[in-house]
Amino acid sequence: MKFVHIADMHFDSPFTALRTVDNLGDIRRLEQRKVFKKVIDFCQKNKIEYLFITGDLYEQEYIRQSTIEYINHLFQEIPNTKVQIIPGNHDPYIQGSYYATFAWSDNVHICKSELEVISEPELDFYMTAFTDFYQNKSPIERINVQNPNKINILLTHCDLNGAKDENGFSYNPISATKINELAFDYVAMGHIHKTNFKQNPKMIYPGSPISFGFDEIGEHGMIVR
Ligand SMILES: [Mn+2]
Repeated sequence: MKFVHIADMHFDSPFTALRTVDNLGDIRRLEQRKVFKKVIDFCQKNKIEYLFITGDLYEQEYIRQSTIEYINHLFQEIPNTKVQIIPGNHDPYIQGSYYATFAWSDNVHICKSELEVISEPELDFYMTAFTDFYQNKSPIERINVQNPNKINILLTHCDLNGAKDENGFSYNPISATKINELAFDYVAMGHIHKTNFKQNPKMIYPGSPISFGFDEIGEHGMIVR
């Protein structure tokens, strides 16, 4: 199987760090659209079977319907790619959200609850969703891998190994030890904007496809497997 993994697009982010300069926020929002189109074009050209989007696709507070339509139109351009989305803490699956109300393309699956398992002939997906803006207990504690002979993939938006934000909060904290016990073949994570793909071959934050501030220098992009 071939897949692409991205996270933390944060569509329609207000880019508060750029607020002092006219138009810079608008320019960055256009760049978000461009980079997302590049990801979709890559999936199309390379016949990618799955596109994993592991949280914070958009900003619940700021997202516009026109942006959702732009995103969905691109999903419609890759009908043979299954798009697996898990909501994160910036785009939780809540009542009235676009995840709950929008008519998404047929190839899009959005995880709607804290833990969902999707079984396909050769692989099982374990998917976790934020159903509120903050969760401090990861549903992976409840996971038992049911079919160890299949390919098992976990999609989760989380803090790893006790990581905290600047206010001391951990979002869906999980430990690498616990994940290793579960023996997943690939763990598609989101939430941290800096990629760790060089440190860990299968428990991966792709990082945000674009940088959100001068504190986010370094490599940004997507994971292709
Ligand atoms: Mn997040």
